[in-house]
Amino acid sequence: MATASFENVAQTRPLLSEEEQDAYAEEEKSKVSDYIPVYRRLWFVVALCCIAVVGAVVVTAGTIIYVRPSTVHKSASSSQSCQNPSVRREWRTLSTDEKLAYLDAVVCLTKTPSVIGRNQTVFEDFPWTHNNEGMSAHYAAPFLAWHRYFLHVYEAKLRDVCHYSGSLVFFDWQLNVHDLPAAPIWDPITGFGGDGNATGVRTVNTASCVTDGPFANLQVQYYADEAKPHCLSRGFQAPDDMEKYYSARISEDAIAIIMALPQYNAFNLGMENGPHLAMPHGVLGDFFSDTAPNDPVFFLHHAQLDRLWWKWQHAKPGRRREYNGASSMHSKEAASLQDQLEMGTLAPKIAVEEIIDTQSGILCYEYAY
Ligand SMILES: *[C@@H]1O[C@H](CO)[C@@H](O)[C@H](O)[C@H]1NC(C)=O
Ligand SMILES: *[C@@H]1O[C@H](CO)[C@@H](O)[C@H](O)[C@H]1NC(C)=O
Ligand SMILES: [Cu+2]
Repeated sequence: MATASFENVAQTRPLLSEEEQDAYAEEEKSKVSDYIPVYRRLWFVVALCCIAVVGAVVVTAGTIIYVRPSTVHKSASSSQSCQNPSVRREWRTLSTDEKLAYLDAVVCLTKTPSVIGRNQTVFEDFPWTHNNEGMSAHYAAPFLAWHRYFLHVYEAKLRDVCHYSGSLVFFDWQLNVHDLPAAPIWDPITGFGGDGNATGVRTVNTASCVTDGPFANLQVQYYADEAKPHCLSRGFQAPDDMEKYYSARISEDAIAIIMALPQYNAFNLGMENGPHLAMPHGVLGDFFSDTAPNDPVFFLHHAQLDRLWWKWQHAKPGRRREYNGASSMHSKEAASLQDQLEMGTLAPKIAVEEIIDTQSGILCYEYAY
């Protein structure tokens, strides 16, 4: 049953044992020490220089001949060019005009035909891709990485297809731990509209149509794998359940415990099993399914998760390129920075190393705090 899938997957996720984690760490260390003597040989350095010069010529020629038309995928050779990172800010720090510009761009996605050749809108290309390409990235190392790339592709579509000139935005749910329904993201004019119609018919799980804001009665085609045309739906939990399913997962203590985890694998899975589930379980409706990006608030929630990863990466030296755990859901393979992140036909697949650092590879952004 689709509504229970978050919980079911959580119980069967492939956690690595302590021994396996130690084995990876040892393996990585031994790779590093193997390299050292090689660099002492002068001829090797000369050869490396030659390769570097030839490589630079080829890359430069390639860049001149083929300039990619989209902002989604710049080559890794542009990694030194992040001089002026864009800044992702918290929703409530945007001016009214900035909020309306973001909302207008998202509404524009709901009116623009699919870029993946389906009978749907670009807006729906995202829940489709999440459900059809993204699920194996869950409960494994690529959870944070795949979603970081997914957010980047979304931001690029807002800019390329809908002429948005700002940055992605995050919702800092820690500012609304005990009063999610009062958060400004639900505003009917300067937000994404609020709860579903409490007296309306049930559409998906226990939710019903959102009836205010720019996405009121927005029609979407899928609920997880099911072709099920329905209105964008929410069904906020009653206060007691909201405390249990939402507040408890994002309390100051709960977040502090995860932020203190010393290793990527544990941090990544801690984020996924805890705070990642808080909003979907509090809001229900479309957000509570494998097509969760049907709810445009999904992207503000995931930007907040991405932000906490960014903070964790910057909290200690050596963390900015740390990546380990299982390479995908149900896999026993060790993850590596060369693993590919798949976006179907929505965007080119790329290696994790292209997005591991928000200011190198194809990315160039930071968070306001
Ligand atoms: C495309 O989707 C719309 C909305 O669901 C539907 O009315 C229409 O019949 C579909 N067209 C095709 C060619 O499938
Ligand atoms: C909520 O649903 C009820 C029952 O279908 C309907 O009468 C009412 O107009 C709906 N409210 C809004 C704001 O659409
Ligand atoms: Cu996801």
